[in-house]
Amino acid sequence: MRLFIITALVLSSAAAQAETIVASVNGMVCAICVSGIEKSFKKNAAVEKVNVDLENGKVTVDTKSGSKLDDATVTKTIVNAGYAVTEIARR
Ligand SMILES: [Cu+2]
Repeated sequence: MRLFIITALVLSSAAAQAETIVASVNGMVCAICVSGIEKSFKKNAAVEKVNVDLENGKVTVDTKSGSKLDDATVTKTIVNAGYAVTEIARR
């Protein structure tokens, strides 16, 4: 069982060409900000999932398998929605 889990982890990380990007965002204060940012990212075909953590000012974007989002696109999406990006991390 343990070997199976390790194998599955190795395989999934090798096959995972999706990205997870975490942007630190200034200026989000309410649920309308959250839905505005979510909508902006969902317009991008590369985006699988968006999660906005209002309390911590973090926007987490998962791309679809095989799709990438560069920092400039992430920044542009957030800036165009009316907010400021202070940091972009990838994991
Ligand atoms: Cu708001």
